[in-house]
Amino acid sequence: MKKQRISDLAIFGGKPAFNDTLHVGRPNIGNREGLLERINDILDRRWLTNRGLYVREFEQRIADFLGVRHCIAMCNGTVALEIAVRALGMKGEVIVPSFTFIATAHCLQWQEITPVFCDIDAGTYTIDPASLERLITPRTTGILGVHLWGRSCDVEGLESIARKHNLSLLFDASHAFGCSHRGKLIGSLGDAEVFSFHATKFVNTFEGGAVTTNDDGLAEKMRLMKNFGFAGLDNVIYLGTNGKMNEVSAAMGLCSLEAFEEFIDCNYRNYHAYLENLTGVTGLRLRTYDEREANNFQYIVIEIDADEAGISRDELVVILHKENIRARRYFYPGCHRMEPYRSYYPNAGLLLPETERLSQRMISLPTGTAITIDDIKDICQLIAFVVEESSQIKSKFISDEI
Ligand code: T4K
Repeated sequence: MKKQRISDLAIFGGKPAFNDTLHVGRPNIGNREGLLERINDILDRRWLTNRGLYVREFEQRIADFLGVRHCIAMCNGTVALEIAVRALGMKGEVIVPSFTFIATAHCLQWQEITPVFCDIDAGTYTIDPASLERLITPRTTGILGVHLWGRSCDVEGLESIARKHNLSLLFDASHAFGCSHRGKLIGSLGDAEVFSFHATKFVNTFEGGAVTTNDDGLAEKMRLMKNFGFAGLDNVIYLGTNGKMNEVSAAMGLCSLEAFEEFIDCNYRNYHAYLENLTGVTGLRLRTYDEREANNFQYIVIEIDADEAGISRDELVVILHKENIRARRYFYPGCHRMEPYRSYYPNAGLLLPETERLSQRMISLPTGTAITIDDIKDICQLIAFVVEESSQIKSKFISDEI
């Protein structure tokens, strides 16, 4: 419903723009019949987990698709990160961005490795190699870069620092399945790359993840580690954990892969609808994709300049939530402002000016196969209306509070 007056806004008692809540991260489902057929097959064969047929097929398809020698499927992206970090022998300190999902930092701290937070580049939102080198100490053993929202890191910049200081280089590619760096699909960069196949991700396995690498020794180590260290029946040769993906997850993953083009087309259409309808809204900038690269277009992220727009990011989010649009403040407030890091390093923000600035300004909006172009037009119209009427809205906020 088009909002004409500010009293039409749900925050002032109007009817919400949407009856059903629109979420960021609504899962892509793909071929439901195909999934159910595979689940029946799993039940018929009574092979539910432990390197089953579908997990092996899923791993092979991913490795072929990404052009990488090994794909090791795991139960989620966080455990995949933990295992990759351990298999690479990282310890002491590892340099990571703070502007990321908390799992990127937790996978280190969980094994008593100190995450040292590094600032990001304002243009790409990825770890800034120029700030990074200053953080290296004799205890530093690795760099963990994040291809945030599918945009690749400055890989060459990071590689050269890693080489110079003899550091391991791992990438958190949780957002980057189907995205490329310099024309080559992400998956074989650094020593290893980690994907998440969580329900909210472009390719999903309900819960799931994988590590990809061209390093045969590392791959073998991770295969052992994710299966308690078993090298054969009754023979444990390594410290391990349970990081295995189950067969139903792999079946879902295969259906996701089969619907790859459909998901991309849909995300691409949505992205362009947002671009078209938000361009020109004062104080607001849609994060654009570099269309010379392959992209999954999975994330619609806007940056809001409160001074120009007349309304802050947080005020806009409150208004959108009332309209049943569950916009998210990813990745606010930055890992360094969450526990335990906030208590350990209360002054970390002093070295993270871009992280501090951007985490106050970004909003993720709904996209994916669960949303229509008309929904997007309504969301954009609403945002444009709020910005246009920002001074009236703010005065009403204040007078209503008095
Ligand atoms: N590294 C990075 C850079 C990551 O972004 C992530 C995960 C990881 C590592 C770790 O990978 P995993 O261990 O998760 O595989 C969500 C996801 O749970 C998380 O996977 C994701 N990143 C993160 C960015 O977003 P929350 O805490 O925001 O989730 P939640 O429950 O608020 O759900 C997000 C939205 O999705 C909600 O608005 C509802 C909607 N949703 C969610 C689920 C699960 C649905 O509509 N249906 C669903 O089934 O973390």
